[in-house]
Amino acid sequence: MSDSSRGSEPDSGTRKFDVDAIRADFPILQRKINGQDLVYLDNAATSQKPAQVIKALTNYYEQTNANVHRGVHTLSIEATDGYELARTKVAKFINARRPEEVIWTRNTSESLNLVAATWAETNVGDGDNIVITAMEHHSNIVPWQQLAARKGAELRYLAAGDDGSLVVSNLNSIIDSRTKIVAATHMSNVLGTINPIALLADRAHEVGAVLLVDAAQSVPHMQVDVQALDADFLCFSAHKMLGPTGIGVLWGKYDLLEAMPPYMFGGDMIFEVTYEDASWNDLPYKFEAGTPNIADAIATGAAVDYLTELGMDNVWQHEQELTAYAMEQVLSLGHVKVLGPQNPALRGGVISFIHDTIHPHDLGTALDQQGIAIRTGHHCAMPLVRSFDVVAAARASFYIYNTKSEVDALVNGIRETEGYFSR
Ligand code: 7TS
Repeated sequence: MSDSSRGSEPDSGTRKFDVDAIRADFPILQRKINGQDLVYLDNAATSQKPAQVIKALTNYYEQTNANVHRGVHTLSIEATDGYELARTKVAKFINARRPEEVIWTRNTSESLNLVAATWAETNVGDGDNIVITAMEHHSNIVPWQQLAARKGAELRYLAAGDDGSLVVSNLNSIIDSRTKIVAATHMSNVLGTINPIALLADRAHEVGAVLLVDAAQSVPHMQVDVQALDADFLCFSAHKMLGPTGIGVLWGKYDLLEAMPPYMFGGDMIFEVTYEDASWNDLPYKFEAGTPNIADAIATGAAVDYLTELGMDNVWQHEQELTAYAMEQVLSLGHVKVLGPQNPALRGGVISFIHDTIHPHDLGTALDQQGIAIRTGHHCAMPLVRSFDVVAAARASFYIYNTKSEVDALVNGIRETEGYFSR
């Protein structure tokens, strides 16, 4: 493994995708939960962290800690270099044209709010519309509801079909000449659906709108190329891709970011301040007021290195195999409905399901007794989950360290729970 906080950047796919070796990198996978081996299947909520990322964090605090962009002393210069190198790594990872297009935020939610509060605040007016999909996370619904209410704009939805795919047959009427922004999830955190982003980009650009991609569930799992997608903004969180909590990314096209007003005001984001007025710093600093999350940015760089060494195509391939296997096994139980596309090739590694007789919360609690962590509830997509006439679903979601035997443990766990409830 390379030392992520100093200069070196790995090439893609240079490490063999060996799940046993990958698992050995994750200290938490040694834990027992309720006396059982941990089977962690809640990766869509947050991923676990490899020793390389944890080490980048402790190294930073033990060896480098200083504030960035303001010191002439060695530690400050090293902290600044590490912080900016991490930005460069992220830019390369998503194929951004330049590192200045990468803004550090706290998470996907903050990135989405930033665009709503700046770009959209300036560009959306009375009578305009904003188009999102019916399968968005609350973070990509509520900021637009609030904006629409403030501006007298209309919030429109592209529907999710019965098969869990995005309905695009009425794309040209929903996205029209009054559409200013289309904001869509790349991959649904409930259905696993992969949305046709390039198609949305084409239509959005045809009418002069911008396209924002919520990539919280895609960047961790597949090769995402912002130029190939032709997106205008793209948001994701480090904590879902082996990185620490408390840091995320807003990527935007340079010219759009350049024209946007700042989101927060304070240190670092200014060029000049007088008692009367202020002017703004260059990108990306215009959007990074105050002391940034230096340690977590550097650790995000380590997470990007880790994924790059594995190769995102290999990551995707592993999850596709696991998802196909899990779909088959879960459906073979016979009392379970899986939400979203039934063809595993059309979806990513999240499987939300509803048991005919066992409530998801009961199932989640019973599985926890067996060391198996799944998520239950509305998955922060209440309107979507309710559209299936339920208020909660169980969800298993996979990542690089999960195995087919963990899928077997899940399925056996569900079977055991069925046995318990039928007593
Ligand atoms: N967008 C999508 C598609 C998500 O899945 C999530 C988090 C977010 C936005 C928000 O990310 P945050 O880092 O700002 O919280 N999704 C989930 C989930 O599915 N379970 O817990 C969090």
